[in-house]
Amino acid sequence: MKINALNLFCLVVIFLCLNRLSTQQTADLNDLLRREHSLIKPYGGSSAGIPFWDFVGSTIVSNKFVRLTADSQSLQGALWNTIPVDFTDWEIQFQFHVHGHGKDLFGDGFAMWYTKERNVLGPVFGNKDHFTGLGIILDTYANYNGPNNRVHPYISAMINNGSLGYDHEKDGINTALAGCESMFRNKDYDTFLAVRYQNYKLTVSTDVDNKNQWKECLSVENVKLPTRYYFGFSAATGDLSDNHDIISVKVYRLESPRKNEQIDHSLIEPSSASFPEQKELVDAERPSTAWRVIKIMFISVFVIGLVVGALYVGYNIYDKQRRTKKRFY
Ligand SMILES: *[C@@H]1O[C@H](CO)[C@@H](O)[C@H](O)[C@H]1NC(C)=O
Ligand SMILES: [Ca+2]
Repeated sequence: MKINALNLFCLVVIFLCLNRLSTQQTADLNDLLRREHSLIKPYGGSSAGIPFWDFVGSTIVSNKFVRLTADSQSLQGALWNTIPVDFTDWEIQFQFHVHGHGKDLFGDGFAMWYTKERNVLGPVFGNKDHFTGLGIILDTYANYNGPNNRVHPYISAMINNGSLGYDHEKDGINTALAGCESMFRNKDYDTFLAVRYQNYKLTVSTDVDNKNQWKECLSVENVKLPTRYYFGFSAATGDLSDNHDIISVKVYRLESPRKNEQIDHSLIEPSSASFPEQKELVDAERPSTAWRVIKIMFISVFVIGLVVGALYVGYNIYDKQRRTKKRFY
């Protein structure tokens, strides 16, 4: 084939289109990959640790995985990137493996973080409560059994400015932005999660069905997160346990539609416009007016019935006594 101008033009067009497609689906262009935020085998670790990553609590490293918790009770472990993120739009993809001996009982799950604080162990899947930033929670144990409970394992996103506490009793439904059920546990093939934050939109996708493709779990607009926060992972076991392993992490810097914003992105307060799941839960807990009216009517009829019944019985007894007395007089 002769390389003339037209051929070259066609090639360039095809290349650009392919590029476009791949960035739209998931970021996988190597030139966007940020090594300083990524964890790729071989980890290159020594006894001094892995470059750019800190371990806290029960976390241990082998050459195949970073194990946040082993399959035994009452552990908390975390893995934190040491470099703050200096770009506004990003995607983090990680391979994980949650597995253990438990058939019906296992827990509690793990979380991926993009937060201001790092390296602090605590009760929220091994991380501190009242965190500031984003948490993607992969909850394997259903604590909550009320209205609108979720099938577990359940993945949810939570944004916090430090004011909210995570409520395990409700599996965090009251503070979750959105979520999805996801059967990611005890798989003998590779399982992945992708969290994309681009143009104030947060999207979480899973690849846990051995199909080698992303499936959208949740997507929320108007999510505000600053730069200069840290990526991290944490996990916890309590009475129930599982191995929570992180196998690899890849962070991509994404093309930003926010380039021309004249603001200091590091000063943005974490927030989101909506709490859809919270509303659902509150609605479920607060019965509708119609239901309340029916309940009041039902109770009224019951009470009136009771009073009428009591009066009837009372009168009969009184009447009988009166007649008995009469007979003896
Ligand atoms: C923090 O978040 C809470 C709950 O979402 C909100 O009521 C409060 O105004 C926020 N505070 C700041 C300083 O943004
Ligand atoms: Ca739970």
